[in-house]
Amino acid sequence: MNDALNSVFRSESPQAGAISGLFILVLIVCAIILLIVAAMVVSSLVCFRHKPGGSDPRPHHGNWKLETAWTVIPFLVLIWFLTLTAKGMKESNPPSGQKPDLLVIGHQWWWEVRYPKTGVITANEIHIPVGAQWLVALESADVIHDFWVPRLGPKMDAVPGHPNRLWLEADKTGSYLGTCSEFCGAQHAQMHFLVIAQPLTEFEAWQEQQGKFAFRSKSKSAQRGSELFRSMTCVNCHRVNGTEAKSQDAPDLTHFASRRTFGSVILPNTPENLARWLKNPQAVKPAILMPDFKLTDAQVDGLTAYLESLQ
Ligand code: HEC
Ligand SMILES: [Cu+2]
Repeated sequence: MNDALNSVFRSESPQAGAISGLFILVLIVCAIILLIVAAMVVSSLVCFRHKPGGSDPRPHHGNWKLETAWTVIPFLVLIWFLTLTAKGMKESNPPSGQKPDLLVIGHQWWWEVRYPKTGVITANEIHIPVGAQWLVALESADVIHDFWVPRLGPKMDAVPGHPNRLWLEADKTGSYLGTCSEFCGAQHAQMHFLVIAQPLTEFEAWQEQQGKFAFRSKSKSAQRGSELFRSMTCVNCHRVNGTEAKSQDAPDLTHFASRRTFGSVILPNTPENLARWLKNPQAVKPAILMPDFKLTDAQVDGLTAYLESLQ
């Protein structure tokens, strides 16, 4: 993943290709028109400038050929753009009535990801099979967010109570950085996600693993962490499938350790970063709904061992 290369001009899906192709074509046509107009203005300035001893130029009143041309040509260009736009929209927007393959729900300030066919739930990292055209239903749990993966397709708002749809597809394997692009509060700028496009077999293995109950580690510190997790209020917000933690107000942690990043892709998923987060999440990502529990170092160690065992 390379942020610097996260450009709309490096499209990796038919939907993004349709949009960037349209953009580039319109840009080129407009540049040509600009050049023609500028050339006419400059040549008029040079050819018809006042010459010493010259008389005033002969005035013209009306020229129906010219007037028809400068009305009809722009009109035809606009009709052409309209047709191209309609074609681009058809290629990048999904039809209605089809069942979604994926449900993505925007939260302040993270993304919940659900696979309705298998019941898998995860957060911030969206796995899809490479080359497959998946229909995503977008919703929001609170305010308006906006789902945008510059290299994969158009932006789409996630509006509370009004599901929107979009295609999600990637031509090549790899991870694509996405972000929220509608201001949604204090941590809007830190509301990223990854789309991870994998070969089908790899994707299926991932999905099967995600569908399993949480792993129960035998290590002493992980067990202590698991007890802490249950006795503290973590269970009021988070879900760990196969335990009594069932709340879905915060990222699902069932297979937390299988994720590359956390906190909406702001931190690589390492024990050190996790310990930093647990020590005081408000210092890492101020104003989030997860409070600072003022945990002791021993508690942080236990919780870190537990969460990093959840493969
Ligand atoms: C009041 C609700 C709430 C409680 C209680 C809570 N959390 Fe969270 N937690 C959240 C929210 C919301 C996020 C997502 C924050 C963000 O990225 O914007 C989060 C994120 C996390 C993450 C990062 C997950 C990811 O994939 O990004 C971990 C790990 C975590 N919490 C662990 C815990 C632990 C351990 C406890 C108990 C000590 C706990 N949480 C208690 C709300 C809560
Ligand atoms: Cu936002």
